[in-house]
Amino acid sequence: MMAVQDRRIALSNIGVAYIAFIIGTFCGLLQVFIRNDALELPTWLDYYQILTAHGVLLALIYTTFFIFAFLISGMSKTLGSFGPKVRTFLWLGFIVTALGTTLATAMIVSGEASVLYTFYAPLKGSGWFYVGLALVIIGTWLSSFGLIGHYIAWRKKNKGKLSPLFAFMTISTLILWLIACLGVVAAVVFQYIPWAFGWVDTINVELSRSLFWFFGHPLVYFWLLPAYIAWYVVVPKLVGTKVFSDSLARFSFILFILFSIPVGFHHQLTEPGIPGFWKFLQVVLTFMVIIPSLMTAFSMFATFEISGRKKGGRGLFGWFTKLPWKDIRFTSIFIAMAFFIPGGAGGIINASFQLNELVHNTLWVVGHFHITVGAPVAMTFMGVTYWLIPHLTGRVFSKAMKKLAFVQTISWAVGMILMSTAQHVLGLLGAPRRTAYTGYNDHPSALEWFDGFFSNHVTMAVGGIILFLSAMLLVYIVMNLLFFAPKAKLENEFEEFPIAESDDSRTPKFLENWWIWIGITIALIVMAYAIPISDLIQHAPPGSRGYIT
Ligand code: HAS
Ligand code: CU
Repeated sequence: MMAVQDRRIALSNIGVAYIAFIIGTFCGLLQVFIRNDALELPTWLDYYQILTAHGVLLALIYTTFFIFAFLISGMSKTLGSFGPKVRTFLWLGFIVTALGTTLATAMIVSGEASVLYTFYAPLKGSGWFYVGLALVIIGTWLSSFGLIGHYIAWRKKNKGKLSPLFAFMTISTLILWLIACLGVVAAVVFQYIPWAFGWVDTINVELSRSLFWFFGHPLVYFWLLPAYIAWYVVVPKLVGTKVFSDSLARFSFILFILFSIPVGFHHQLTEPGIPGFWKFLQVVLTFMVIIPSLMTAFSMFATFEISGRKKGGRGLFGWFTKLPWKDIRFTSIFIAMAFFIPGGAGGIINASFQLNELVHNTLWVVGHFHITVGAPVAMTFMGVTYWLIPHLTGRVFSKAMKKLAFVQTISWAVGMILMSTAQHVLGLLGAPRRTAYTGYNDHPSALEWFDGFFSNHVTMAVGGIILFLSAMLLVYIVMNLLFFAPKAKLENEFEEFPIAESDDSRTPKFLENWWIWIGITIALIVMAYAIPISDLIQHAPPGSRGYIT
């Protein structure tokens, strides 16, 4: 059983995560209505304001708080209870992140920062919005230092031993996060804050975007890796087997540290000011970062097959029927994985230099990120929520709630299929993203464009409504597990923290020598970014004074 002080820290993080989730999903609902011209907003609300709230609260805030709740729980579980120093760091981290979130959200809600979650210059928000974002980052750093400190103490006590897989993966994720943040911190502190408060007149737009994507791409792996931790460490336990390969699992996380960062230009392939050579180099590196995901897919299939055959599954696909489908902790994550097959394929399309011309700035990209962060990551977090909260509160995840959880999972999947397929198709047909005005059907000659089943804004809206209902169901289950479910009394009523056995007897020790990997990461970053960034600074066109929508 985890120490009660550690459980409190994790539960506080989960609490804020789900508050952000409620507001964020509600803004998502408004979104699809507006895109469908079915809703006129009152004058004090506008499309960009809601889109900003939706993106920030779900993509940045829900994920971050949930991730820390999960990592904090797993670190306390696998390395032992935290000491007082670590707890102080984790509480401070939680408080500062929550303060930053409140400040940034207040600015968005009051219409002072309708700049979308990527806060691209020359769109200009209130300076306090950027201060809020900076606090969020500082808060996550404090929490990260706490966890890293805990890990260092464990290593000192266990000289020569590899750390447990969960801890290894947590540290990889945090290293990735700390390095990635340097880009956005540089942009926010040296560019956005002075500009938004009026201390300087203009901003170097292309530099700010490049620094943002230095952070923005690894950000998506900061969301993905905790989901992968659940896939590698939790799922094998749920299907009744061991981790397929300890060294493969660790190596895939190291590849993420190496190749996540020097690839940000794949978000800027259509932008001027960056020579084709550097874009192409980063496209090549992007294809390298696909490899650890393919390794993960391989590992998962192997895990399922080994487990299924152990249970007597025969033939090429016989193992499939032997998986624990009735266990919602498994089924939700399996569906999450299934979404990542088209999600990852779409990413490969986006990253292909030429194909990006077709999809960039269209609804296709919106479809892509809903079946990466919105399904594989979010559904994994939901699957983890179902056992993590009862594990932390000591309450019972009842039969009735389990049934509801199935309805929630299936409805999320159905809603996401409808909405994201429509978004992909509409995007290919040319529907733009990040814009309130999509009235192409106004023009008679365009009528047939958006009138198919999937090439239709109505399908997108129906999907969005189903997703919202599913989200409310989840909130209901979360409330139950947090406050209302009966306390577990019998030994077998306690919800376990599932951690699979991982045989590290043949895992090479150098995999845990972080300085090697940090060193190579820095070398790759310098190679991919040093020259184009210094060009962006030295040969900058006149800066922009900015626009306020
Ligand atoms: Fe992406 C844009 C390229 C992965 C999120 N991406 C975005 C944006 C977001 C996002 C939020 O190159 C929009 C940003 C904005 O607002 O402008 N993405 C990629 C590539 C990958 C990728 C190459 N993206 C993600 C993940 C995300 C995410 C993960 C969130 C968590 N993305 C791009 C590009 C753009 C982009 C361009 C810019 C587009 C533009 O022009 O604006 C790769 O990492 C994907 C590799 C993944 C795989 C899949 C492996 C499959 C697995 C599942 C196995 C399944 C099993 C179950 C075992 C190769 C691991 C079996 C089940 C059965 C039913 C059989
Ligand atoms: Cu990316």
